[in-house]
Amino acid sequence: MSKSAFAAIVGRPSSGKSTLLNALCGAKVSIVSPVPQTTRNTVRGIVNRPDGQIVFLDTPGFHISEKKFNLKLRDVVTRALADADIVVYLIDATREPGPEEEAMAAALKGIRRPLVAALNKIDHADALPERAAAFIAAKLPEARLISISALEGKGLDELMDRLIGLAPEGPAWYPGEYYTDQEPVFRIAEIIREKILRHTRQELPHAVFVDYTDSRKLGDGSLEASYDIVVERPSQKGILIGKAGSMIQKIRQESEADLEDLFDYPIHLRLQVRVDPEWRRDDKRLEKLIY
Ligand SMILES: Nc1nc2c(ncn2[C@@H]2O[C@H](COP(=O)(O)OP(=O)(O)OP(=O)(O)O)[C@@H](O)[C@H]2O)c(=O)[nH]1
Ligand SMILES: [Mg+2]
Repeated sequence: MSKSAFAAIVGRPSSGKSTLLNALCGAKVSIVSPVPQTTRNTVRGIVNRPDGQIVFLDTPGFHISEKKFNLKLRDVVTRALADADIVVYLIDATREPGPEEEAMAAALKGIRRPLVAALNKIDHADALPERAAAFIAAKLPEARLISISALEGKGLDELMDRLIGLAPEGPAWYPGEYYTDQEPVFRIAEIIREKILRHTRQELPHAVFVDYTDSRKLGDGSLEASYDIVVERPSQKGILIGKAGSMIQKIRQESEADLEDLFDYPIHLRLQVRVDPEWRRDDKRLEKLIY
């Protein structure tokens, strides 16, 4: 009999959730950056093995803030937890557990699902897995502990073995060749956002969203896709465009190069920068963007 389960990956911002998802799936499924709150939606990645299938739910970082935008992100985490059969709680072993980690642990208290606490970044010189393990022992003694490095792929086979072991018996949710179920339009927007997060400074990451406008198939089988990059202030628009358009060009070229690996057909991007000072406070926008 085969096994299958939905496993939510949760943890504070930048703990390495999306890096873990990608390492498990063997492909870029979810975007990664050093900037906290890179992930804004639940992103599904599927791992198929002869003995079962695990559907991972990568989630936004669990962050304490009462701002509308952050509350929406926290709702996404709550929903993923409700959907999950198993919870993988990822802890950044290089950081001291502070109020944010305590809030995450408190949210998982009494979750009534098998809980695996994965201590991540053990490859890093600053990692203190014992400190993280002591935190878990104090806050969530029922959790099973494992040490991993998502970046270097350490401990991931063991993590998979544990998850398959905890999964209920049941048929696969997705065909065996699937590793994600994301719509191309969303996936392309995320790749563009990843390049923006990588190349722009401080104020930009949280002020940006990438909005699909349209696309058309060209005669040679390629796709031309247009996106608006929306920012909150004219100064941010300037940063994004760069000197003589150098920044936006770099973002486009790097995105197209990534898309070449992800899609069977070439994708040409048309990027435009637009200013909308209110988007992060606009309910309708947030509804469309974070779900
Ligand atoms: N050294 C080391 N760095 C890691 C590891 N896993 C992730 N990182 C780094 O941590 C940073 C954040 O990684 P992400 O995967 O985007 O983290 P996340 O938890 O998805 O972040 P949010 O989506 O913002 O909540 C990136 O710079 C990663 O390269 C690891 O195992 N070791
Ligand atoms: Mg992420």
